[in-house]
Amino acid sequence: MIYNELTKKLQKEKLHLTLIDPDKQKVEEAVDLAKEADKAGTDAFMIGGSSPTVVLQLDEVIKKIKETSKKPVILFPSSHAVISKHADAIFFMSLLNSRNTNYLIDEQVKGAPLIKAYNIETIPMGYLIFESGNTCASQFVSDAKLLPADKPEFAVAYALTAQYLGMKNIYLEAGSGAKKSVSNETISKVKENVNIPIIVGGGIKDKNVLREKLDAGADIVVTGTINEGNHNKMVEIIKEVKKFKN
Ligand code: 1GP
Repeated sequence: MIYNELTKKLQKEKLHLTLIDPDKQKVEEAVDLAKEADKAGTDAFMIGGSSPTVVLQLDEVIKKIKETSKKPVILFPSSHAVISKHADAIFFMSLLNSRNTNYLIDEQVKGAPLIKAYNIETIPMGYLIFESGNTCASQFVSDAKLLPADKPEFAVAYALTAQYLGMKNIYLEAGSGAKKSVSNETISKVKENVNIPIIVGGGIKDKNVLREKLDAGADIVVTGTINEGNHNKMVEIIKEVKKFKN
């Protein structure tokens, strides 16, 4: 089970997830980046994107990544359409601060029978989207009531809700390409209050910012945009995560 494997690893180290949006590059480029990330020590791949055309190369990208790497491939779906039978697991997530029931429960209901038919492992996750100083695609499409960057108490209440509902992780998301990543204060307040792993992503562009997120209490960090154009920066970030000592 991927969840058990990652949970075990988390007891001794922080984790890095490499987000690959199949819509953002050619299949070969996605595979090259996956190879580099694997070599640098990333812990798993997260596959997804907000564009409706993300499904075009979804299966092929996953199949090819699985031919080149043994690391788990986890779906990070923006809708029920973004499910591939080739994936090892899926973040079965609910966008808790959305005003639209579509992202809270409807997409999940539409996707559940297919997940069962494909026998994909589900990893329940609470997903929260924050203000980031710019409008990211996930903020625009999801109809989220964005969490304020400077009022961590709201994030804490949502994160506790996720935990009490039985979700196994909480994802603090600033949005892909965010100008400002989720604030360190928010991460540390959530960390003080919940005991499920905290995933942080959006706007992590260099190892200094990444380091701050780890120091604040992030258990798992996600990078997406930086991987696409700059493999060196991605490798630097992955190495920084893997050498982090609690
Ligand atoms: C988006 O949190 C991820 O869902 C990654 O964001 O593309 O800014 O790294 P970036």
